[in-house]
Amino acid sequence: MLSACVDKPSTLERIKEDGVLRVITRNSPATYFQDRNGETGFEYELVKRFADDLGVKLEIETADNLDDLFGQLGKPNGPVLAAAGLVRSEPRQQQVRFSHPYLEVTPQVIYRNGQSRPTNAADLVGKKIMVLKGSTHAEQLAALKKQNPAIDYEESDAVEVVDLLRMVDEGQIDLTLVDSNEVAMNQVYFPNVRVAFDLGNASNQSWAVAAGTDNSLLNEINSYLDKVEKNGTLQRLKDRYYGHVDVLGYVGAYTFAQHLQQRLPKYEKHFRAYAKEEKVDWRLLAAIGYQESLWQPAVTSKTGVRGLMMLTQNTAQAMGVSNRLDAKQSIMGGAKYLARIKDELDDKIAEPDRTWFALAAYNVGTGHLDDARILAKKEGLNPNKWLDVKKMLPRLSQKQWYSKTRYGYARGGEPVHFVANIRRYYDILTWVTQPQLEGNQVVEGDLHVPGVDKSKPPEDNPKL
Ligand code: BLG
Repeated sequence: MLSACVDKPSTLERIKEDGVLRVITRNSPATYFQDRNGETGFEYELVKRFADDLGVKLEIETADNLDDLFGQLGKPNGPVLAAAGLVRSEPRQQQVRFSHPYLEVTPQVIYRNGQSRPTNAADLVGKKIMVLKGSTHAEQLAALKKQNPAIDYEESDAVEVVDLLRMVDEGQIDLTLVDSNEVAMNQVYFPNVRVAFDLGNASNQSWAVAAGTDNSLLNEINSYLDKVEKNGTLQRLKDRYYGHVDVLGYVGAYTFAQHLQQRLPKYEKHFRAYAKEEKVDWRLLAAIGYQESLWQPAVTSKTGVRGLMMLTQNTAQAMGVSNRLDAKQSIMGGAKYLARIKDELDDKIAEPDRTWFALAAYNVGTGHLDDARILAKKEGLNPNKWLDVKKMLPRLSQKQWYSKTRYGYARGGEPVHFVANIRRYYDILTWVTQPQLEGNQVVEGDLHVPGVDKSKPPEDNPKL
């Protein structure tokens, strides 16, 4: 009988035959959520590229908690891969097989600013501590408790990491344990959250596949991860998602969190209103306002540029702003100006670059930006790509280059930082204001730090 000789297809063959890669993950800013352009998150982006490489569709499922995630992974006809910020650990290795590592993280004890700072494991005694159920942090605490039974902690399967951080921030619990990458990412939302100390050594995050002997998928994953490590894709993703603290610094990050709570709410309605009128994203406008003035309406630069959106005298006049120090007028002028310069850009510049070019022009003016584009063209670069033009802008402050341009000297480094910072703030604001569930309707989010509402059954939760 011929059919008896035909081998059962391998997992990888099955994925390719079905044309679908089914992945299970967690719903959190570090893994998978919904942003202004749809599905996103570090894990999502990494695994989406993998599915693209395989030439198959990606299907994401989210688990309610870690136990659920590992349970689903083992099921016949369940998801074949878990990409969920999972740390390799002994107990887990009996349940699943891990891929090559892609991210090194250190578990960190988190406390609230103003409380006494714990510095070692003995300081955990007498504190109200909560961690995710089934997490490696729970394993770590269990091990510590064996040595020091006075340590007490609670494991919860009803929360995500952002919830734990918020609970520390608001004083509902004293301490939690969170991986360094998640702290770096979330510090910008929680003004009172501080790192107490690293608990234990760095460990590695990996993807996981079900236990078994079929290595087809695991081998494919490993060569993919090796490839993105070598070609820089992995580093770019790390910078984008976990680089907030690297760029802003810890102080900058929690100061942003403070301003997000204390300052932005005063101006949010103006950002929304004028953004709508000018058909720009209000969070982009708010991000400009933060870069320009840290959301302070009364600032003046050395060069006499003033107000929340830092309008020059000329721009203010052209936009019909009579008082630059009036927040509402400043935002109106900034919105109008942004929309106008964006509209006037060369048609050949497509989104999202178009937005970054408009931001650069907001800061340095369209004349100098055009000079940089001409320089780019002369160098054989693409004058319509931000990645290329941003390399040329700093040349505008060097005589050998600016002397040959139409508009001459400009502090060309400034718009490069300006755009990079605004993109960072824009990303941060997008998570804070992602669609939320109200009643049974998903609505455009108001300003707050969302967690994942696990009190509701999954079908009631917004697909974040
Ligand atoms: C911008 C203007 C542009 C102008 C450029 O300067 O201001 N943008 C706004 O008013 C919104 O219109 O372009 S031009 O009209 O084509 O010349 C160039 O002059 C403002 C910039 C200048 C910058 N901040 C918005 O980003 C600023 O304040 N720099 C000074 C920094 S410091 O205090 O000297 O350190």
